[in-house]
Amino acid sequence: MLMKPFSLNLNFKTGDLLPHDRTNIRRLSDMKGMFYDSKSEQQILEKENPIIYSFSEKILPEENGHLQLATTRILPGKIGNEYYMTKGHYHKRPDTSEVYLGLEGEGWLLIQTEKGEFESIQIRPGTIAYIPPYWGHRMVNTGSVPFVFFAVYPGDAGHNYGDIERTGFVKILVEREGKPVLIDNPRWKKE
Ligand code: M6P
Ligand code: ZN
Repeated sequence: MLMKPFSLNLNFKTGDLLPHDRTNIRRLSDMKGMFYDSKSEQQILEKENPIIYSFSEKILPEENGHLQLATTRILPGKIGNEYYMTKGHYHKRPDTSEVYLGLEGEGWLLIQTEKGEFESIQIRPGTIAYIPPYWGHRMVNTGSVPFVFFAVYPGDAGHNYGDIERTGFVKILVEREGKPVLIDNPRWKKE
């Protein structure tokens, strides 16, 4: 069936995508074990369950040829000294790519292959990052305001969280003397 063309409105400051079909909210309890300081995580969860990030999607067919559109808003904050971040994922169809466009705030894109090759890219408003096929990706908010970005990826890419939930990323972003620093993730293990 032939789909009709359409347009959306994207608010560059807030990331609001209108109209969108679904907003997903990820709280700390949805990311259990993903921040390295499990003691801080536990202490925070005893008192509250903060929102770490939310993302709004326009639902489009999960088919080759289509594209998926989403905006994500990561709140400012840390668990222990590790900055708020997305869970991060590989694609279920690993030979698919993705584009991120920074809109508001600042942060870093962490990207890695299954074998442990690692890269990071600083994202500011206007930065376009291209994530080639086979690279897992996570965004991290290192600023003091919400970090907002727009994402486009193939319709049938899908999400694979399994590997990242098990071992995390090769490196993690922590605050040291008021500055973001990449350090080795003690839990990262090569397959
Ligand atoms: C971006 C895109 C989405 C992703 C979302 C949240 O909008 O990459 O595909 O779902 O960020 O990231 P994650 O799925 O890793 O929690
Ligand atoms: Zn992706």
